[in-house]
Amino acid sequence: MRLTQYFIPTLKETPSEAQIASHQLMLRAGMIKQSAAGIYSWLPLGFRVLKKIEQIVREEQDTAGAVEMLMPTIQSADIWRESGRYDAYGKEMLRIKDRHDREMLFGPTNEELITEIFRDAVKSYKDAGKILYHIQWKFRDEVRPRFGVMRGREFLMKDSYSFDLDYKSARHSYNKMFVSYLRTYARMGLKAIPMRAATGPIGGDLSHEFIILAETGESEVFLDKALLEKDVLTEGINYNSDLDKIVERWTSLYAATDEKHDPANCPIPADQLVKSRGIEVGHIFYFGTKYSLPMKAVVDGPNGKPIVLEMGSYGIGVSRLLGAIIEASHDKDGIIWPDSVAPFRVGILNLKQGDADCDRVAADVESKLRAAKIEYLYDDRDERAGAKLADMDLIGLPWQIIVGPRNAKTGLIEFKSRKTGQREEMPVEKAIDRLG
Ligand code: 5CA
Repeated sequence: MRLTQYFIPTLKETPSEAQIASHQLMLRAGMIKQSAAGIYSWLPLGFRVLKKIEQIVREEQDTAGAVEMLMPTIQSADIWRESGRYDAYGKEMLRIKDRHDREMLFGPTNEELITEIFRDAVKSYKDAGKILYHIQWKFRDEVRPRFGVMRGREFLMKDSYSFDLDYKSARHSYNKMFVSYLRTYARMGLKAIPMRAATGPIGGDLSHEFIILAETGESEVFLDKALLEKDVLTEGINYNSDLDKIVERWTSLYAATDEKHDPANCPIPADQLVKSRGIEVGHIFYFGTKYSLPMKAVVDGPNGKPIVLEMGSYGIGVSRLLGAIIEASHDKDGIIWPDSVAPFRVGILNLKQGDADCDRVAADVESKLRAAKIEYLYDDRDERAGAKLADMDLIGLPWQIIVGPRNAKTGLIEFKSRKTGQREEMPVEKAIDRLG
């Protein structure tokens, strides 16, 4: 992609309404634009990252055996009356009337709708034991939307729902999601800590929040520092086998949100306890028959006796993750994208557009990257070198190929890591190899 053909409306000044780094940087890097409180347009650069995150979430859900579908954003009030949540949900629910005066709403979550779909389709125990998910926009009329995409009113969520015949299999579904969440966040370069949590309006009696440690997090958290050493990506995982042991390895170490932490009864010594702030990037729930009972999601068992389905729901804040990743990975110059979610992997900076050597070398880099199918952004603007370097640092592509007039004469480029700032002169081919 060439920058002159692209659309990245960067801002020179930090907008005064943005209080935390991720919000400031997303606005400055031209990734999002607010259209109303807590509602954002996703500009091309932000949209690319959103899609990358969504794809990692999708791959890990699919690997864990969840099945993707898509439910609408607008739901009928009737099903929420069936579950008993229509009135209880209060002002956070955006309620809409259609032209026939039918009560509708913009979905804040989908337990009711999926339960209706599943109960209407599945009548036999043979067809239970499924996890379904979708990645869809939600609306919650939050009292205080803030911190950009971190607490929006409209936001993108991945929500999965499991339907099982008994507690044991429901617990296995819960474990599958638990483990897949650890993998999902790790692939984005994040360390997410599962913590026992309160269940709130979703309900149930077993629940974990997945929390990223960051100074600007909304809640205070306490954890055993040994949790910070753990790495799930090195564990071989078979989702069809018993996952209890893996889950236990993570949950046996102390971790609690401030709601659940009691300093007087903390089970670990003070020098092993880390106190931090955290961002909730996922939340999983087991709630048994809370929805299936009132909504009659019942199947015929093997002996003809009816079985009320055991359910759980599992959410990931896909759009919130952009903010969380930036909070965890930035410096004074801008964003530092991990390779796995970067909008482009490498930026080409032509420091002297119009100089024959620079243009030739930059074009050579571009064609080689294209041939190697490596996503690049070529800053081909007629701009000062300083402005190009600053903008590229701001938008935070993990690698930079800098083409300057002195090096270009001999066919060399500078290869720079955004993370370490280290620059190395090398021939074009070598830089492409590094990225391969
Ligand atoms: N139905 C359940 C699980 S599917 C549910 O809705 N859970 S939730 O309320 O905890 O939301 C799931 C995730 O969505 C949260 O962990 C959080 O990462 C994200 N989220 C929730 N509210 C917002 C919001 N206002 N803005 C951005 N992300 C949000």
